[in-house]
Amino acid sequence: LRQKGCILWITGLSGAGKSTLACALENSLMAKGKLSYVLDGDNLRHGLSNNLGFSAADREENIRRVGEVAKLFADAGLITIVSLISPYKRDRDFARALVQPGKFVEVYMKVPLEICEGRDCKGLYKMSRAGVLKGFTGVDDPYEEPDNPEIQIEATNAAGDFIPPDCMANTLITYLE
Ligand code: GGZ
Repeated sequence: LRQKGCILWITGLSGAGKSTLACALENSLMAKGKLSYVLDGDNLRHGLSNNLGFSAADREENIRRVGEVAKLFADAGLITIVSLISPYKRDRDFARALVQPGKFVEVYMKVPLEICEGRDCKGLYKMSRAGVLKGFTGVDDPYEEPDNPEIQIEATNAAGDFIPPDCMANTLITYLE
């Protein structure tokens, strides 16, 4: 039996937890016998997008390429999980328009810059603040928040505790179901 494909498009700042959520979701889906594939920005920039930088035009081209690949995977029946900063609304809407309505689920990881910057796993925020790295999203490059994402995920719950990635993944699975 063929599974119905779709695109889960996770957008948010560097350090918001997009890749972690993508990975948790892939594992939860696998446990349910569902075939999925993660297209992760940082990984794709070593291959598919290895000739692109971070100018607005290069980000646009990156999102176009990844969107087209995601569309192919979704056509093949995979639950396609994309994790890209994808800072511009226009580029995300381009990706949305590639598939049938309802097959594109925009997931906004709404995590305050201070939290992302506090994590700074790769030291990129530090480099950006020091002026060594130019055009870093959220610091000296724009991030346009989604107006109407299908799903919005925050880092913490009402009590202020961090939400574990598995719980976030469950929110997405409930939506898909
Ligand atoms: C944003 C940058 C930049 C700049 C390097 N701006 O959190 P990371 O480190 O591991 O993943 C980020 C990745 C962003 O790639 P994307 O393909 O998701 O970006 S976009 O959707 O805008 O095309 C970050 C790292 O690359 N990185 N320089 N200047 N992120």
